[in-house]
Amino acid sequence: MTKPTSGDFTKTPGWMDWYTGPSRPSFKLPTGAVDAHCHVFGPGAEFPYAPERKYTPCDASKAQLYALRDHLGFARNVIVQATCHGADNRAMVNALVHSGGKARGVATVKRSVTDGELQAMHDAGVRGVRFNFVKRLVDFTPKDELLEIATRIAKWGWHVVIYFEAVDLPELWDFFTALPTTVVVDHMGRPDVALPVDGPQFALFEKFMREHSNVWSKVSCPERLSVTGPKALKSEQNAGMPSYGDVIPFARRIVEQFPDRVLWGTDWPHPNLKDHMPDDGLLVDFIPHIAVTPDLQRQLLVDNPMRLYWPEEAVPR
Ligand code: 0GY
Repeated sequence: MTKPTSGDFTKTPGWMDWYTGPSRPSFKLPTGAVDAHCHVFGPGAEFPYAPERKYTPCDASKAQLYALRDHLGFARNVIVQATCHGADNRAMVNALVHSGGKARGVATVKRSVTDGELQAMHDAGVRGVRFNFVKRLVDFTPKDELLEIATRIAKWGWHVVIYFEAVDLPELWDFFTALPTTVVVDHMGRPDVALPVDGPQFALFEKFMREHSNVWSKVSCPERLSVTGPKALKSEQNAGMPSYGDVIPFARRIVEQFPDRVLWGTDWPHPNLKDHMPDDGLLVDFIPHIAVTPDLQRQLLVDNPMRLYWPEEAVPR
């Protein structure tokens, strides 16, 4: 794949560029598989990064994303607005418009967004908004503003994607459970996978999903959550354990309990990773460890994302 660039912007010191030589996965994705969590960055020269951003990435264009889609064997993408673009959704919307109908999007909007702007985004393929509570990524937005946005976008049949850290779930519980739409949690609510999968932290997340049938979860980002990391493969202590093996019990548990409310995505181009950049082909090879039967794989990768993002289309077989 072509090399990342940084447009007219200087990248955040230590920024890790996405991996240009992803392997071809051994796991054959089911027909019609959707990469339901990925981003585009810029290019900065065409779609400038937002003044309020907390990081400046390398560029990661729609053409590069769609080349990865084809290389890995996905049919479609769901492009989630990245915080480095703030509430300026032009790069994401431009990618949707040039996808030939193969991409849908999740936007970031402010209270000031007009109905006309929401309609234009809907026409381009946006089907949700993202509320981000990860403090290193965004400034605080008052909850009454978010609730107002959620109530407005519900009229378009959109959903809310929420991104938060597991330690913050107790405090955010009342707000999340008041949301009037389908609610999709990014990366299982970022559990600390060094804690037991049977412990109170993950039990709260399971309770959140069990008690609220409108809550879905992405079982994505093992590379972000893992403590053992990709090197586990080489470690004697973890002999036989796949890369990111410590994430498997968490993700597998969610897939098996809630098979019709889970999604998976690459998270390309993997913002803010500090110690390694994953090979996206190996990430795809992680899927059969967490969705262990063809039926679960089809639900995770095809049926569920099609139901949420392309409900008007027949599910590919
Ligand atoms: C992710 C994770 C991160 C960043 C963003 O929009 C973003 O900047 O989502 C992160 O830094 O954890 O899901 O892409």
